[in-house]
Amino acid sequence: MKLAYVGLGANLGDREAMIRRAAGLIGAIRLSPIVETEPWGYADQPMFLNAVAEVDTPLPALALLGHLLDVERRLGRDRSGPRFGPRTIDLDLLLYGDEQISAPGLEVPHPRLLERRFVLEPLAALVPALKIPGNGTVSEALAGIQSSS
Ligand code: PH2
Ligand code: MG
Ligand code: MG
Repeated sequence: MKLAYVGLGANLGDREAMIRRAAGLIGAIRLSPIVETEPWGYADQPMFLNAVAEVDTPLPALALLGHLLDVERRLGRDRSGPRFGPRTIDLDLLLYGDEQISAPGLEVPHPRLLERRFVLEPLAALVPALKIPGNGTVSEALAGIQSSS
């Protein structure tokens, strides 16, 4: 079994219901507080709700990613919009145990993890002292962006 951390985001429809349903469908054992956040990367869209889920999974990383994409589809995710644009639900694999993975379609730790307060803040609520492979702890990463964004 591996402990993995999944970022959840939603800014269309009933955002909180989507996040809670997704957390259930991915078998989250803990869910961070849900926070409302300014859109990042593509400004002209509604505010997001974001959270991070802890998952204890028997699946290899690529199979877990496949499962996350499947849950997104089951919750009506439409991928035809712009990059970083609005979405009913987004499930991003942030961390998978202490592994560093670079495979087609999957990079772990998530390549934009260190830039995103909307991910680091809820992640820090669950595991502040967790080491990010190749970097410092989650708290240190959050302190690193505290001033810049
Ligand atoms: N997701 C994005 C792009 N921008 N902004 C916020 N606040 N929250 C998100 O989850 C988010 C975003 C692409 O995945
Ligand atoms: Mg995302
Ligand atoms: Mg995504």
